[in-house]
Amino acid sequence: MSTTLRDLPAWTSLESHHSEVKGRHLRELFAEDPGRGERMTAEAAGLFLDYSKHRATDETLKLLVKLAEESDLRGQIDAMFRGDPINATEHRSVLHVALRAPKGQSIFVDGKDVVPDVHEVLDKMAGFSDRIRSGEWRGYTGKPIRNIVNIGIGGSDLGPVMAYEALRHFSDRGLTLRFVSNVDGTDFAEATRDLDPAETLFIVSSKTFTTLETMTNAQTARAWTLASLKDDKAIARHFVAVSTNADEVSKFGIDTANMFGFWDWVGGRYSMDAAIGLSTMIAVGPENFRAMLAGFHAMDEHYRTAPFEKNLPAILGLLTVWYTDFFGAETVAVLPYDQYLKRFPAYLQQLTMESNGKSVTLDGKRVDYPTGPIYWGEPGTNGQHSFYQLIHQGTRLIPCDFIGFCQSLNPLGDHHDLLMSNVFAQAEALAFGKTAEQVKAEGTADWLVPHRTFEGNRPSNVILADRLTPEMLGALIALYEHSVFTQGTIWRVNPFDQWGVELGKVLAKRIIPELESKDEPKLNHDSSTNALIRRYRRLKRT
Ligand code: G6Q
Repeated sequence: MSTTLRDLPAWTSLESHHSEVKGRHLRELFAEDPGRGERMTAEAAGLFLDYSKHRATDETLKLLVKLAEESDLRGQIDAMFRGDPINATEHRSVLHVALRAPKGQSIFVDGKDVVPDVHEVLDKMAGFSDRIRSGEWRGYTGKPIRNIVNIGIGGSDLGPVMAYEALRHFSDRGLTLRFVSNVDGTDFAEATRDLDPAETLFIVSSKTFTTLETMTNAQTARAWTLASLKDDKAIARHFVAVSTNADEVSKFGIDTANMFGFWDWVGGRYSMDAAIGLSTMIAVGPENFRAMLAGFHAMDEHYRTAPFEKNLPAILGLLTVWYTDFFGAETVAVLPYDQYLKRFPAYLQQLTMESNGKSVTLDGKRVDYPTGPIYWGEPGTNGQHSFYQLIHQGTRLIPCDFIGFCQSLNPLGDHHDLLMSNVFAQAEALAFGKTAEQVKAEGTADWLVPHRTFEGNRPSNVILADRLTPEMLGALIALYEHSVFTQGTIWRVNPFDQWGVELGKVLAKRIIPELESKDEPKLNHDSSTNALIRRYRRLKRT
């Protein structure tokens, strides 16, 4: 491989190609090539991708695919699926794809087939979920469990919350699910204020079982349970753990028989389909959970085998590189037109930004090109009445991903046609805009014309599926996981570590005693931090 990304022949070709394409308007591209709306599409695992409304031609795609080839994307995909330790900075394999491998497939880590272990845990989760759902598992006082509270943060929270919201339609409505993540006591207080401890099960989800927020919330949950049930023996009926750290789990007082394990080759933000998904499985049942895994797996197989020019995650990832590095776009808006996907953008923020928010390549060199864009978004149509103004008429280029479903899970009158008309209309308006001539022809006063003109040429993907089923959710998440991998591979960064979250944690540990000590502490921070700590100490109520 050549020394830097910029040295690759495809990169150089893309630079000169960009200078030709950047001045072209989507209006022209569509007028010259009426077939592009049908042709620039791809389909896999039940997801249909229309990428025709991009400031890209067939040549652009060809060059991006060449960039992927010159970056050895194929080799990297194979290395990931083979279990090679591609998370080099943490010396780990990266095998979330093994979490959804069907029984009978083999994937080896250090000479051991991990797929049977995955299924052993899934079966244990299924048995437990069934016992909770059927009411067979009783709380300490003999009452069945009605409330499930997942305690976890980051990768041990965002996936489970998102999946529960996304699959709520398939969930057991007799169960109440809550998620506590923040160390802010308000999170715990509000999540539990109307719950009966005798009917509540806490799932303490933490890969390491040492995370400050999660351990603090778990201790609070323990005290909350004991305040009502008044016997240490109650803990075994009301607490289970999801972790890789059996020692810490038993130190906490949770019977390791009630611990659901996973492995160091599953990164936190890639763990929602490991045991971290226990709350999801309890909510929707083992069958729906397995259907979700099948959706993930279908997209995995597509990513692993399809040629890049037909490969949805590769196309999505490469187009993100195109806008980030050649057009200078800094963000990507993810706009699901489905209320059930309301937490999907928040989930994607961690997946994308914790993965590719890096400025050093795998071999430790500072990059000289932009990497990971900012992902953000809200469900449609709500966003249309808020930030879409900026996407349509602001000064920034914001590629958008519209996500929609052809069938509603809650068909009500003409709601769904109204919803979907907005998906198509927004993508159309962004791409084609409205010229000053068109605005004038409508009789608009001259002075108002510039305000009512839409320059258009604003790119988007439209991702369509039939229905938001567990399978489709799995396929959709895997689409983004692999898009992130595609981007990270081109940028030569490690999408699987997160060293950037360390420093703040270390500094907070140092500050905690300075806030808690009775005596005035000797502060050695900068003058701003010292003054803020002193002010807090003065004003806090103990
Ligand atoms: C994700 C990160 C991070 C992690 C949390 C929780 O990729 O590693 O978000 O998931 O810090 O960690 P624990 O599961 O160990 O509590």
